Amino acid sequence: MAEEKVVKKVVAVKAEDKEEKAAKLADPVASSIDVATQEMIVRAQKLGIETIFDRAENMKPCNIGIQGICCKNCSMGPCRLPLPKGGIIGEDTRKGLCGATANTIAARNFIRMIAGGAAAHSDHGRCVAEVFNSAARKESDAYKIKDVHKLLAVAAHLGVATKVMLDGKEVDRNTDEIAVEVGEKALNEWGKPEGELLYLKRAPKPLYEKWQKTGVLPRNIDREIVEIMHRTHMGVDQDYKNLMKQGTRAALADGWGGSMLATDLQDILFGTPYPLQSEANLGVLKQDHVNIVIHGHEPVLSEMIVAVAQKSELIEYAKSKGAKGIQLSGICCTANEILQRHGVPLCGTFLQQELAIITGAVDAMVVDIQCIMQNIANVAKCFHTKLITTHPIARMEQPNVIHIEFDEHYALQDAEKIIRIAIDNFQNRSADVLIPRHKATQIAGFGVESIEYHLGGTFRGSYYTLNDNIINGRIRGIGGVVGCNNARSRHNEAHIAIVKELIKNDVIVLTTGCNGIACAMEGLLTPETAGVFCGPGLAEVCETVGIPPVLHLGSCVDNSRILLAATEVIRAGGLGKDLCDLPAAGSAPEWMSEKAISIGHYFVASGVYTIFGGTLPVSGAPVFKKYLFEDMEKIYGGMWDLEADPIKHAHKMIAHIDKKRKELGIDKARERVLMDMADRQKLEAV
Ligand code: BF8
Repeated sequence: MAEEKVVKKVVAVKAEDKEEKAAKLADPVASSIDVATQEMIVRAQKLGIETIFDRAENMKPCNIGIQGICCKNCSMGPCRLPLPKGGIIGEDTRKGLCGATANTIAARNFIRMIAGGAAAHSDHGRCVAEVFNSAARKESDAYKIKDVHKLLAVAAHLGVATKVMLDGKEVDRNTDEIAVEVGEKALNEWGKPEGELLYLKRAPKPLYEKWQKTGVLPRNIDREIVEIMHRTHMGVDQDYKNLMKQGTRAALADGWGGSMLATDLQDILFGTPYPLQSEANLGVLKQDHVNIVIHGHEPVLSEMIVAVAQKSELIEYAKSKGAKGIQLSGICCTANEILQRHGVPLCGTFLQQELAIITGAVDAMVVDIQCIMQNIANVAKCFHTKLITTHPIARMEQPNVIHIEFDEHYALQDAEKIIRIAIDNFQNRSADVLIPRHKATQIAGFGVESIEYHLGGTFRGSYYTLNDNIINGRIRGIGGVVGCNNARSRHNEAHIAIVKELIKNDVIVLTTGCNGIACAMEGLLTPETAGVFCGPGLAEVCETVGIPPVLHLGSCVDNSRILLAATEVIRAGGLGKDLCDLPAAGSAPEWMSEKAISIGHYFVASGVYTIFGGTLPVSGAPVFKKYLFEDMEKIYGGMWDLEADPIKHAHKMIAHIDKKRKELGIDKARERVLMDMADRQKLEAV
């Protein structure tokens, strides 16, 4: 009966869509490796509700656009420059109406993606900086400085004094004054008229000098993004190398600017993450609780929802409506933020947002910015779910969407209003609730500070232990595996295959974003995983120290934590002088967003070999592609690569790690670890 009601609503939704045609359905098993996801795709199809998996069957990507060789920057086009059959005859044979070559067009498109990604991360950072300022000035009761230790550390990087002279003696400066100045200095990084970003000097000195020599030091965050839009306007920059130089400035302004500031200011306001236990996958939803799913990226509102949902008054209110309590869970990077700091469980990755609603158990889905599919409003229409947008720059036009604009000055009130809407909606569940039983335990909450603590202890916290284990070969190297899901590939398949192959080969993995969620769902974020999936060296380290072989460092802006962790490894000594010396590699197996391109490029420009899965929009411009894949290494020490096959992809990373071990002269130590069990027993007997 309840299912019939859903079907009726689906029919009504479809009637509104005049264009609706008979469409192919996705094969659930071919669409995802995750059983919970498969089950929900089956349910959606039974109910006649279309999801992204079905849409991917019915619309194929443009074959020219996918290669990066379509220019739509003026109205004489779009000019499309397909590769001639039989290959390139001469690079000048393919031109747009203005004469733009494939390399110019692909480079313009590529750096516009960097601009989009850097803008998204950095605008998120700006919003956090604004909230930070209002907290520092005590304009809001809701936000307070939580981590004073981190405030003082950040102050040093922003040139804010933490000591003052009083009666001829140096004394600690008032924390409130420091916070106000930190907030002002931080916000200034977005638009200061002169100089360069202050955080660039946090990089190892040789890397900073390399950027300086190459002329790519970002001046301020906004300017580098604006300049990309100018240079890629019709008839401006026509040199793919010069275009990439600007792309590099903007990407660095993201990684070592907007993203890093976002992470730091969030840590000061909401607390620096430390390891904690939680769960992941659609099975975290609870049939007998009010389920509120928080989705998006900025933690400024979700932090308040987490705080308010624990109020006994609201829990009692939920009980008065027949629920046993309030269950919060998250999707995408807002999820990672509240997981890292509070242990709020992960409901799913980017590709599971529609499916969460299809369980029929979600009483409210609260969204802020980024990675929010427009179609969730259509899916919500078929159920009782209240879909609530909260951000002025990310609204939805569908009439069933409620907009509650979040104001940091009334943060607690806004959060309470949202929770009450969800509670009031509990009794309106119209469909049978079908929550997949699948969920996994995870240990998350890692970061620069907690890695140091775990590997070095409270009193001698440092990266020496990590370095020692890399030098002696128990840990072969470091893999940063991050990024999205992409409906063009089987959900989570490449993420998991690559991570498993890396840890099997003794490469410790640092993860963020949807890769972190995928690994959590697969149960890879537990110390026990080490004995099952890791090579002997990595297993030994993880078992001794009690850490998982895959360390979840948070959201996509938290990729800045990976940059800083790598910098700490250099500082601890023995593994070179620059990030490009490290036996390390980066990967985004199932990338889809512009943010991933910006992240990829700031890793490349920071000296990291960075490999993407799927496709990259550069294949139609072989000269430009070679510049990214080969020539970049001579400039920055890092370069781009692409490999769709997950096992080959992992082995390309391992080959790069081994190349770096050889250059560091520690490849022999690695051979020692590859002794068989008998050899090791002999050694232990001695
Ligand atoms: O910033 S990994 S799909 S959720 S873009 Fe989006 Fe990609 Fe997921 Fe987070 Ni990042």
